[in-house]
Amino acid sequence: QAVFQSDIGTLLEQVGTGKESLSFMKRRIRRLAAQWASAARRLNDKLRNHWREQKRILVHVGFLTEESGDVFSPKVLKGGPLGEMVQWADILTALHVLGHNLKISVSLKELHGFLGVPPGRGSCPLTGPLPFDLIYTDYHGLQQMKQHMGLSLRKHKCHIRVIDTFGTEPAYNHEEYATLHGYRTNWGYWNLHSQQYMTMFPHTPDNSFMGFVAEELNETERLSIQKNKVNNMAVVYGKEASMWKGKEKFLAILHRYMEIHGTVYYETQRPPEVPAFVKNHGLLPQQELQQLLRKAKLFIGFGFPYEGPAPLEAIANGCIFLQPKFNPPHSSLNHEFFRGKPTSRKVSSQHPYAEQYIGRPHVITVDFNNSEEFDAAIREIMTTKVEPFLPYEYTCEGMLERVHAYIQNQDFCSPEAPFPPMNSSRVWLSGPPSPFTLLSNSSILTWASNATSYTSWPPLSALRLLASLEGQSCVKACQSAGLICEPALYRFINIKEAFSALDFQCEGVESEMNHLFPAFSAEHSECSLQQDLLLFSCAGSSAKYQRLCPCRDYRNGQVALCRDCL
Ligand code: U2F
Repeated sequence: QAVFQSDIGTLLEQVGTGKESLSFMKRRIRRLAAQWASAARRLNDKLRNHWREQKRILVHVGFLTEESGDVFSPKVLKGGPLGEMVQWADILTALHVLGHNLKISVSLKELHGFLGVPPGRGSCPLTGPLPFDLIYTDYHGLQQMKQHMGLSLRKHKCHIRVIDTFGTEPAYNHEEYATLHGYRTNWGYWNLHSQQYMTMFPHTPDNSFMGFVAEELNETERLSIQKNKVNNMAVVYGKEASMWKGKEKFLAILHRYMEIHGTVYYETQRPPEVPAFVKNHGLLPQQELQQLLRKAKLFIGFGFPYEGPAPLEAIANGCIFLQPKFNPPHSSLNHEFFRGKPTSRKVSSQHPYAEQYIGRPHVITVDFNNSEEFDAAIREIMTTKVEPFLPYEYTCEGMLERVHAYIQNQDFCSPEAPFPPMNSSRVWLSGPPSPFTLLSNSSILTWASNATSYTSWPPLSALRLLASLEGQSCVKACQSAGLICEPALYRFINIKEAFSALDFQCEGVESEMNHLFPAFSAEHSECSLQQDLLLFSCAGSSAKYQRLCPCRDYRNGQVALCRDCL
């Protein structure tokens, strides 16, 4: 049984030393320890001591290993990306606080030691059973495990979780399909279940949403923020000088109304990209950045970095986040930064989560090239009063709740699991047990009594079947019904009865490998089923198809979990 633990002493020892990235993570773990401890108490009460299995977990942080080049560590104090470190620090803390048996590796040597693979012998299969129930790693780590575990990786693959900042869509993950249909990238094609990829924001429901946390405020801090807010103080998002390049025009408009602060890294002189009227504090430790955000009214992004943690921290400290809308949206098809990433997700602004999940009054997304709109937004911000806000899923309790639910329920290994292994995929093609009925005025599939023996997480009771419009993805179709697409429930709707439940008259039913299936094509009244479980995909659309979508409800502030998922 796993028991919540709030003492972080052993965790800090395990994280090790010798790299700036590890020191950054340890400072963060220490600073947030009290917050995690009180969240653990609250979650424990909420779960009413319900039994939690203690898992043996290996965390192998591939991008921090010397063998992967570790380009991040030397940049920690120089304005380089910190988002990944923030997330790994929080993942480690969550797993530790939940009371699992944790091992941490940031080198190949440690990885070999933990897996029991003899070092230095190239690809050497692991002969015995895997000594872990779960392995959290990243794309670099996955590559390293492939090189050093050889074929045995395939056998143990279902235990792996890949921390993947921007996400991997099923079409890119499926090796054969990606190769045949032009979805091959540097990262994808591991043939995992798409929910084994865990993202930083809930980008696509095809992946699991791992997230991270932001600091929470107590009542005293809230009051003091209210008292000390400076209505004409702005902080610019961007700790690297290059992020300020070409932004003079916006800075000049902003400067008409506000005092501008920056936290741009510099060595000896002010970077030329940062105008003289900006008060540059240099790169600040996280804690001091929080203090600055507590005073500021506006946190403004100029388009890069994409989808980082800082806007959530700013909003949690009572700032309004002003950011540019991207029209057309940025994606791997039209933007260098996303090129080669295994997703075709369209990024509609610098921070789509802030835009879509938080929105006004905390987040204002405008076209920065329209000076009037930009000007008006600044004036609006100066007069709008906002409360500090942090979505529940980004609190420590929210993250613990979600990670707990994943650990106890997600199962990609056993044959009865939500995702049976590849070779049994055909089992479902003949359809699940019938009869299968449609409730009168809603698209809820109900199953005959013999079907209840099929366990599923999220539970089958959460399933709502919908058809998308032509040209619409299941992500959007579920969203427009106030629901979320749930790939784990696809297998239940990949049956011909689902078409009649939605009043589609099938002239023919075929089954094929296509990430848009199951779907209906009006042109020939053709109903198409999915032939390969790994290709069930919420993302993806085509003008030719109305897709069948398994939607579910979600908890307020915790989109990863359905109401009955705990
Ligand atoms: C994102 O990475 P970044 O590191 O660029 O994301 P940010 O949102 O800028 O900040 C990450 C953390 O840096 C901290 C701040 C955030 O928690 O508190 N920080 C700080 O300590 N001192 C400062 O002066 C300023 C910020 C994203 F997370 C990555 O996944 C992407 O790879 C990257 C590129 O899109 O953007």
